[in-house]
Amino acid sequence: MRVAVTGAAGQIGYSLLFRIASGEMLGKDQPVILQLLDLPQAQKAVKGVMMELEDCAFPLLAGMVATDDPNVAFKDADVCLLVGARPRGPGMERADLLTANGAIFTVQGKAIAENANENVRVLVVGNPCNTNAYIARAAAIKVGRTNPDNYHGMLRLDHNRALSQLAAKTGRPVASLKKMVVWGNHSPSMYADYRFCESNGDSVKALVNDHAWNNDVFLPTVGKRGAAIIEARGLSSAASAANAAIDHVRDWVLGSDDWVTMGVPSDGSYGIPEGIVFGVPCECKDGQFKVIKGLEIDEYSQGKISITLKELEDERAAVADMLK
Ligand code: NAX
Repeated sequence: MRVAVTGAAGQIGYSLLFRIASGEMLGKDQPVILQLLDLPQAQKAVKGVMMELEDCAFPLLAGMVATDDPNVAFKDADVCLLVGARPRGPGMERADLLTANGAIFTVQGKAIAENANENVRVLVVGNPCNTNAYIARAAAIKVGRTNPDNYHGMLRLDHNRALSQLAAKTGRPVASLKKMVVWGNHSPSMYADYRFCESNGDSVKALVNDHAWNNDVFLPTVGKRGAAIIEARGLSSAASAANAAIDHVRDWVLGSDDWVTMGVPSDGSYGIPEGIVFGVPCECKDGQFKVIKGLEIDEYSQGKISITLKELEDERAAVADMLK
């Protein structure tokens, strides 16, 4: 399988590529070809990463390409991990950030639709990842060919962060926790919802039984975890973000026996306008993902979902002109 990774010279790239090449994402029997995209000024650093990949002598690594041309990077790709993005610079407003990234993701969405495998699966990690995925999808739809449902944003890091906080609170092993959901935008507005979560048949909500902890500790801790890591490490999350990307794609391709949170283009379920890339619970089987529908949304949850939806609607409005 051909896997395109953008931002290959960056810190997430450095945590991601070795795990893809070792078979952790697509299976221990699946050879992979890595197609690495980065900016012209980062090509030398990409070459260095490729030298290290060679030095691992991974049995599954069947080839590598480095390029600054999206048409080359996405050629016949089966999976595209869009990690590279424009970071927020000093004095940059959120609207400027959205526009700068809009320029990148319209080009990349078009290049994917024109060059990749028709069944390509695309996961956007680069922030703001939901809206970047929305933009790439909109550009891809204009070309046709690829499946518009397959343009995802990454909410899996928030999902995994929520699981580890709940494991610590309940004293239950993280592997015992099932049916976690994170609704909405990959931003502090996301709503990590453990109302359906179970541990060995017990309701996690009943085990926690502490609304104040949910509202005042859990949600802010998960929502602001990225900022807490920057504060502690002096750099943003990288290994955990790469791990979440691996989890998202592995479950999508190989299946999962648990619910997984994916940022997927809405089909209108849960009152989310069509096309907005929103974190929802999914089941993965036979290489396909399916949104889990019909979950009860209580008043508190609806309030939280409305806040994160409003943020995404504002982001959509800010990029609307670029997509005409
Ligand atoms: P780095 O700054 O270390 O690396 C980014 C790389 O992307 C650089 O090599 C840069 O040259 C490249 N790049 C920039 N524009 C590009 C373009 N148009 N085409 C190809 N390559 C391009 O950032 P890193 O720490 O790796 O983070 C990458 C992105 O992930 C950021 O946008 C970051 O905000 C986002 N994150 C998303 C997370 C999520 O859960 N969705 C969590 C972690 C992370 O914050």
